Amino acid sequence: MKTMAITLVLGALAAPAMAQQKAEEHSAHHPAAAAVPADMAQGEIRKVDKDAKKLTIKHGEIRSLDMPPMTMVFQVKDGAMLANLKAGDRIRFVVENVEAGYVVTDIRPAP
Ligand SMILES: [Cu+2]
Repeated sequence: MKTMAITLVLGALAAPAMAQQKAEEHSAHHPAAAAVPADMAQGEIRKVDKDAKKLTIKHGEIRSLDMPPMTMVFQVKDGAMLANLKAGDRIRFVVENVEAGYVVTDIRPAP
């Protein structure tokens, strides 16, 4: 009788693990590189400061931050993001409001 109860418990634990594996397989059919998030902001680079890891961007409305269009300085998450950028480039970007301020976490060329 005791053996039977243990078997039932193990069966219940195995089920969620299998469901998770299936979800991962499914996401493999949708490569992230092809998708451009709809909430990306648009902007034009005004200044690139590689040493300070900062970008000056003249940006459009940023709905996720409830911010109107303006020119402002952003911190970037990773200095390597600035490698191929220069003033005048038109970009799409993702910005997050964290404790340290506004941080740009993703930059792509504007279409
Ligand atoms: Cu702004």
